[in-house]
Amino acid sequence: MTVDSENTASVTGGTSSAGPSDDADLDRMLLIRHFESALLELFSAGKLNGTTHTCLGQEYIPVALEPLLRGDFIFSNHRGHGHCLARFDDPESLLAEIMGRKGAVCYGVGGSQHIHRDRFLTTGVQGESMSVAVGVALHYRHTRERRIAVVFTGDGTWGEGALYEALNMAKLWELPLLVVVEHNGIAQSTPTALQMAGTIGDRARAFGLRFQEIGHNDVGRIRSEVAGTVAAVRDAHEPAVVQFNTARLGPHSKGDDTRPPEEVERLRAGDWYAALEAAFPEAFRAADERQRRRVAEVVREVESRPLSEWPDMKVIT
Ligand SMILES: Cc1ncc(C[n+]2csc(CCOP(=O)(O)OP(=O)(O)O)c2C)c(N)n1
Ligand SMILES: [Mg+2]
Repeated sequence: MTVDSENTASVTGGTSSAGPSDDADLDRMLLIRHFESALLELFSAGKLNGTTHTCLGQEYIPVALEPLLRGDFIFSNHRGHGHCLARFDDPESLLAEIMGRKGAVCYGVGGSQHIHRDRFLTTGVQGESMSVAVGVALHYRHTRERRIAVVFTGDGTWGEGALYEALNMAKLWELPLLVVVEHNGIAQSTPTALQMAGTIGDRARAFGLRFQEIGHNDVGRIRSEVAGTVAAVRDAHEPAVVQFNTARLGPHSKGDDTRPPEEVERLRAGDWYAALEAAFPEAFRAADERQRRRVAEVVREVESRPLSEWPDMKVIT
């Protein structure tokens, strides 16, 4: 968070020429926050089926990266709503997908964890995307498209063997692959310290990959700090891993938080939401109200839609 030269509040500290305005960043983060909160409420009210994993606390990561990755292929994961909203700003079709309503981005066939839209693909299977992303990165290398393949993973997913085969090939073949690790220190109910030997940084470096660690939630700073890494992936085909040390503020999925309440309280103390509200009360409250109302309206409208109908599968591309 910074104050710019004209002494107006720069809510998310955005100094990057690549990014949207600070207001747009804040609005996008709040959209994701209220979307995810609404999903938990819908679940509690028995209005959603299956499962859902919210990214509460981690919203700033895809928002910070979004302008750096336009046109690139994003592989998202089980905790992917924020990745999707940061890229498309389209809560209607995502909620319709999750609720199986008309207008769903994948006709309601994919649900929360399996979204496919314009170079954006999610999977609920840990580590699966890595191998597919290596294939896409290989394609981009051959076609010289200047696009990169980006994979969002959690820290726990670094227990999957396929991930290491993918890292090996990415380096060996010098592929434009960026792995973004949202390291929230836990995998479902297992603290990372109880299952991971060594560090993700050392593992990445063992393959000769570039590695960068980000330990704050300032969107503008993140953007300028990561820009060089993204450029190296894109222009020099130097595959890289960027680790964000972050916090999962919600349950693993719907209501299954196994952590002691004091630990969650401690994490909440570092939440960007409270920090920005305290630092810029007026601008924050206006944006918060705007996005709260927007999400409430999206929920009301999508809930009233008829169920999605599966089309002839031949028309799904
Ligand atoms: C191959 C596979 N194994 C297990 C699961 C069940 N599962 C879903 S999320 C998850 C934890 C993932 O932890 P992490 O990678 O740290 O991501 P986070 O949930 O913390 O964002 C597990 C074990 C799965 N989806 N896929
Ligand atoms: Mg995790």
